[in-house]
Amino acid sequence: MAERTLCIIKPDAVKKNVQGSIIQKILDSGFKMKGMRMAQLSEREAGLFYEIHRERPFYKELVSFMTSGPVVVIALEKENAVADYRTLIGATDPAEAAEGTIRKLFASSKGENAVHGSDSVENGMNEVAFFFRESELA
Ligand code: IDP
Ligand code: MG
Repeated sequence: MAERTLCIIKPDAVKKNVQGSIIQKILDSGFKMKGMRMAQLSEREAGLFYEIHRERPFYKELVSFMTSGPVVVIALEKENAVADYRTLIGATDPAEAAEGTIRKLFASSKGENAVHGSDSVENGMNEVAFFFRESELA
C-alpha cells in the first residue's frame, strides 16, 4: 500500500473559501484522494487529535481554533506521501514558508495556518484512521 497522510483544511481556510484552490494544488502534486468530508470538530475530538501537544503553551488556543468552524478532512495516498505533502504545505509559520507552498499562499499566522499535515509515516496511517474507517476509503 502506498503511504498515507492526513490533510485537514483548517477553519481559517474554510472561512476564506479557499478549499477548492488547496485541493487543486494537492491534486496537481500527484496525491490521490482516498476520502474526504466536511466536519465540525468537537472539543473532545480536537483535543484528542492534538493530544501530543497537550503540554505546549498553544494547546488551548489550538483546540479552540480547530473547533471554531467547519474543516475538511482528506485522506491522501501517494508514494512518499508524508514528506512530499509536508514540502507542499511549507513551514508551520507562513512567514517562514517557502514561496508557492500552501501555507505561504493561504495561511494567516503560525496558529491559523490553513492546513494540517501528518509528521511521520506512522502518524499518517494513524491520523487517517482517526477520521476514516477503511470501508469509507475509495
Ligand atoms: P505543524 O502543523 O507544522 O506540524 P506543529 O508544531 O505540529 O506544526 O503544531 C501543530 C499546530 O499547532 C500548528 O499547525 C499550528 O496550528 C499550531 N501552533 C504551532 N505552534 C504555534 C504557536 O506558537 N502559536 C499558536 N499556534 C501554534
Ligand atoms: Mg505537527
